[in-house]
Amino acid sequence: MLAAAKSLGIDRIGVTSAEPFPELRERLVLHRALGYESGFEEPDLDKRTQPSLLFEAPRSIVAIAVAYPSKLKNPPVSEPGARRGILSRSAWGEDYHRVLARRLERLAEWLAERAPELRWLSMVDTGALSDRAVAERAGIGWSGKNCMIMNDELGSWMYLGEMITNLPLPPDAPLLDQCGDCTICIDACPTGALVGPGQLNAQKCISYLTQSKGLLDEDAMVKMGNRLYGCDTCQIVCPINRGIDSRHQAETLPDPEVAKPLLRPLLQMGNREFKETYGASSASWRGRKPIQRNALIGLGNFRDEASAGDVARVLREDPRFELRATAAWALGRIRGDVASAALAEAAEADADERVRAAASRALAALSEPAPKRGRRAGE
Ligand code: B12
Repeated sequence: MLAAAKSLGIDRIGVTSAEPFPELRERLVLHRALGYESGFEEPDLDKRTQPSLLFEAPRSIVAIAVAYPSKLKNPPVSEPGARRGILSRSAWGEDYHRVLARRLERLAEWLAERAPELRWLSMVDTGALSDRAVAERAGIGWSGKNCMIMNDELGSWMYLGEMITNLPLPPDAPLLDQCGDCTICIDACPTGALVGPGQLNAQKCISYLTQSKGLLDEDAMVKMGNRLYGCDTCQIVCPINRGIDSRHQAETLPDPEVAKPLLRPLLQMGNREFKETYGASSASWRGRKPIQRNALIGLGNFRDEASAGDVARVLREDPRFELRATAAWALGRIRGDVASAALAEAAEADADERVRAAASRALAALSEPAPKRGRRAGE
């Protein structure tokens, strides 16, 4: 199977038993008690940790990893008047759920040719199991202090997936943890979401915040910089990842205009155009609202006066209060006559209390001295 994996487009493969995951269960209970869940996880902790609840008479789990690139070749430049945002690397190419589902399908065909009695159930991300706990136990990588499964060859730039089977395949040994006493990822997390080694408060993680749909608090918005979807900081700073940029999987290669898009055109994008442009990326799963909100946040953080008219239009016309209130915040940072006029109007006349409040706060900020320009949060 190891030898066949490469020809099936799989970069790493490993096997673990279908035994329960009792240690993970303890962690998940604590994780929940501490309020660290994102809400995107499968809520049933028994299903998460007992493969036999998902599949009749399981005998093994085959874990796979597919590598993705970490660098954008010839990236379009973000400049005044044409500011750009950034999608996290895991969202650059074709949606990895589809890519890995195809790999698992091919693997099942390969296995079935050799063991026609094969039954299998595959999952990628949206299944009940913890993809990381499975990958860790199957020897795909160790579990880093940034929570990522990583190894020497691919770093943490790899998607994970798995297949529960009825075949008694021999298990692989887990890899040795090589993080040592390094804490660079914990120290670099912009919001302190990595509360300890291997422990993430998802509610504070910027990746989670970019995927949330509501209004964000001011501190979070400032720290988000120009991120439109996801956050890669804890991976970018990781010394294990240094120099690793896997570009051999064609589907994972980015279109630079999608990975690092212009922010202003995003503001007026309708549903159909959004689906055409971003529908193939895993960044589209929450719809266009969070990405449009994040585009406003990016423009606010760039303090790009050239965008004032577009942002003011959102404040005046967008039917979604979250976007109008975020536009008000952004205008408070962009400043200038266009911003002041739109904010004064909204503070007075917007139909929603929350938008009027955001506009009033932004107006008050305008009367304070302008902060120095040049705060650029980007990756
Ligand atoms: Co995500 N995400 N995610 N994600 N996410 C998944 C984990 C997965 C596996 C999807 C996939 O490829 N199939 C990949 C990870 C691939 C890899 O590890 N190589 C993935 C990716 C790529 C990302 C991002 C990089 C995307 C981005 O923005 N660029 C970031 C990385 C953030 C980070 O974790 N540092 C990201 C962000 C998120 C949010 C939205 C924040 C949430 C919460 C993430 C989190 O819990 N760390 C999120 C979720 C919910 C998931 C999802 C759906 C469930 C994860 C989960 O159950 N979390 C999985 C897919 C899946 O598993 N079904 C993808 C709860 C924790 C407790 O469980 O992380 O699986 P766990 O647990 C492992 C470790 O954290 C560790 O043990 C577990 C086994 O190794 N652990 C430890 C847990 N608690 C403790 C406590 C101690 C003391 C110790 C030592 C260890």
